[in-house]
Amino acid sequence: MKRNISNVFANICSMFVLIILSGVLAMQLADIAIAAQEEMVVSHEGIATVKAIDMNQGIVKLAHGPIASLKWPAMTMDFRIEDRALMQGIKVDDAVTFVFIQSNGDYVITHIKSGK
Ligand SMILES: [Cu+2]
Repeated sequence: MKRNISNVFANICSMFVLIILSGVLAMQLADIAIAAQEEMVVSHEGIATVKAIDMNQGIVKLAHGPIASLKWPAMTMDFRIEDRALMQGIKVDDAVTFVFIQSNGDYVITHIKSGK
């Protein structure tokens, strides 16, 4: 009888250890999943005609074609420039291909080059 009770106690203890360990493991897996999501930056690609360049504000107005990855139709809109050096050699009326990301509610160009 005494042995039985200590066996039951040992079983309960090991069950608790298992529950705690699996809880810790689950939390770590969740952390890893969140970190992976935060690192994943989705970029979009399009072609456009440059309508205006405002180097002071760091904004370019583009008449862009449809952006399939965002289900956007063609439209004219402003984009923020990640780095003003990207705009070197690009002028109004140029046909460009460009890559952009969504960041803090802005659409930010990360790559842009003349030609299609
Ligand atoms: Cu647009």
